Amino acid sequence: MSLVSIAREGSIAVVTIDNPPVNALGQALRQQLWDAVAALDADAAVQAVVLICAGRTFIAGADVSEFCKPPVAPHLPDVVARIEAAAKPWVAAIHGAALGGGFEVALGCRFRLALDSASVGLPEVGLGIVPGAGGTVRTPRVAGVVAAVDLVTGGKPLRAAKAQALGLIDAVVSGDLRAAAIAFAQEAITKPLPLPASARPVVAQEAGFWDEQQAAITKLAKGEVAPLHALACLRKATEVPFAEAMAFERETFLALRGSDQAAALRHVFFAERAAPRPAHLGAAQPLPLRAAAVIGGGTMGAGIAAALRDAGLPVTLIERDAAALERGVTNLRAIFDGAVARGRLTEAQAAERLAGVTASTDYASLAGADLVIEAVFEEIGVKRAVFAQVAAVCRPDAVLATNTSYLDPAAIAQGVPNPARFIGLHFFSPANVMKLLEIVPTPDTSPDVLATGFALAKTLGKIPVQAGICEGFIGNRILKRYRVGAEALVRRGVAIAAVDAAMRGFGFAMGPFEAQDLGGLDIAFLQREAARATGQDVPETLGDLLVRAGRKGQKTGGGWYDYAPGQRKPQPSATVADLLADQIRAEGQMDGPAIAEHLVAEMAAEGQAILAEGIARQPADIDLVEIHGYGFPRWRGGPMFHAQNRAG
Ligand code: T1G
Ligand code: NAD
Repeated sequence: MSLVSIAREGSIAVVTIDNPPVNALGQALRQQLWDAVAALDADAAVQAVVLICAGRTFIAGADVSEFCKPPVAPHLPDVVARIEAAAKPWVAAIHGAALGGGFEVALGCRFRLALDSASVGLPEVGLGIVPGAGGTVRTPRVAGVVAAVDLVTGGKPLRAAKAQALGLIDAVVSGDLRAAAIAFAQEAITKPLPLPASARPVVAQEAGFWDEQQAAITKLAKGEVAPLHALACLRKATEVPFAEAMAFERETFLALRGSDQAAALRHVFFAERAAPRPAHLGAAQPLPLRAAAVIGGGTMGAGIAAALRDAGLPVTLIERDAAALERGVTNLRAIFDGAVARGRLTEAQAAERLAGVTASTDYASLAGADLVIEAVFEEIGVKRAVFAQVAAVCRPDAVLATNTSYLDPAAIAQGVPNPARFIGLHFFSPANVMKLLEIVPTPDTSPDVLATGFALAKTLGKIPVQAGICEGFIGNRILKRYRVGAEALVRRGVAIAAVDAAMRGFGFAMGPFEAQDLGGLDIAFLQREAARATGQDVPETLGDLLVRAGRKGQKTGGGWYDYAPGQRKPQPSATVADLLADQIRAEGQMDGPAIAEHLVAEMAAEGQAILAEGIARQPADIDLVEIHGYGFPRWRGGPMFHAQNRAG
């Protein structure tokens, strides 16, 4: 199949790559590019070559799906070297994203031209590898070492204008890219050519520079190894000749390609890409979402409204009374002001976000809403009363959603006319930040409404995962098992701080006890008390003992740990030791890795039960929930992937 076509515009040859969906550099494309260089070098009439791509993007990198197979020639570094050494200068014309091997091909070209909407990057560390075709060796020669360290070890793409400012892009254009590139090439051959990237000098750095970078990256990486290997490749590129540095990079790339971390990150990469449109949606079509509404302006309601506004949707925010409404609007304003403070929004954008919110206590203002998301108190009576009011004023085809964490959405929907339009949409706090959205259809939810949930996730830039109905759906159910497992270790004499240190060592930002102190021990306590009040036999937990002693976490100055006034640093607590003394049988300590593997195995076991009950459709869904909702380290692949690979 022809993936490469060559056209002639006078003395300029235009090489067009067309390998949908993202022009990934699979073996066939590499071969055809290799052949194109030979053909054009042999064509005396050609003075320069424009390399451009068809479809929605420039080359998005090597074909990641080839990584679990032995590499086949021509290898990408050789293809890039061939383009760089070509007898005629090549001009890369970039639209969409030039990523990984795609940007390395562009660095092999003598010039790079990009549309103003384009971006370039070397995201390989996000796949547990390093650039493998010269990215760590040519980038510092073109943009300098400091910029190269940022680009390669951080993996974040750069917008065209920023890349131009760093010297990575020679010209930024708008409109007709192909025409602009041909004109650029015609101009370029009238002037002396710049050196190819490989021949440009690179500035050596003080040893202190590399030590500093090493320390900063180690802290950020939390156990992920690729960024540190990328740094080692960049250092090598400044200390040894080009060819030697290329060999070092290639060796590192091939070693990491076969690593567990790379396998885990590939698993997550493809799971994330499959998530937005699972096959079981079939031909179902999402309903139009032009206007949304949120009931309740508390922690979740304000976050959900902010997420909807960030996606450009007009929002109606409903609260139960004027005072609560004011608090709701204040919560929302605080979210946008926070985004301004972090430089994510301008003042004007924050004002525009807020202006798109209609705040009211009058449910009649919901008449035009296509989607209503409820985020009021976690009490079934309150939620049902809210939906009775909502159903009385909304269009009969408006989608009605509940953000409940633990209640049965079908039970909440009881009595709602046209229950086919009802669905659970479980956001995670802070809802405008956390990427996960658990989609919980009821037995009545129609396929189109289910598809609407997935489409909403895409609109909001979230990762959707469908969950069946059980207490805690997927994420909170596994969280419960994780916490029970952690408490059981404490009862066996393992120190609270040792459990948290073990999970941080495994790659979590914080352990289960630190996390509970941050979120509050009372949320789960109230939930258990509510269950006990209905006569359920819910065993007393260690956490319950602490809450009964007034220890709800950071908000009360103490939970599993003590906190000095105004401080967030957890301090081991003698009071807790006393409160729990008679609950603990000292059966000896466990080392960190053993603690972590034990608790991750608990999560995976609950995951297996969830799969067996059909609450989750596939193990990868559970991994996405844990990674995007509960801070499970991405480079471990998720509890199901981890357990699967430990089992080997
Ligand atoms: N290889 C194989 N398939 C890929 C792919 C890739 N590099 N990138 C995307 N796909 C598939 C994806 O699975 C999906 O398939 C479809 O394309 C559309 O993707 C030597 C070794 C480019 C910004 O890390 O970031 O180069 O589900 O849904 O939202 O140094 O895809 O339809 O069957 O994401 O428009 C480095 C990865 C590789 C970039 C487009 N490159 N891709 O986003 O579409 S390593 C990357 C992306 C490398 C060299 C090394 C995004 C995108 P399906 P999509 P999108
Ligand atoms: P919250 O107490 O912060 O906010 C609830 C809001 O609902 C309050 O502002 C209250 O005034 C309002 N409200 C109550 N009755 C109302 C009514 N009849 N009409 C309009 N507004 C009314 O609670 P929250 O933490 O935002 O939780 C809301 C829902 O989201 C709960 O179901 C909870 O289980 C779920 N949830 C919470 C989290 C979390 O981390 N907090 C995460 C996911 C889901």
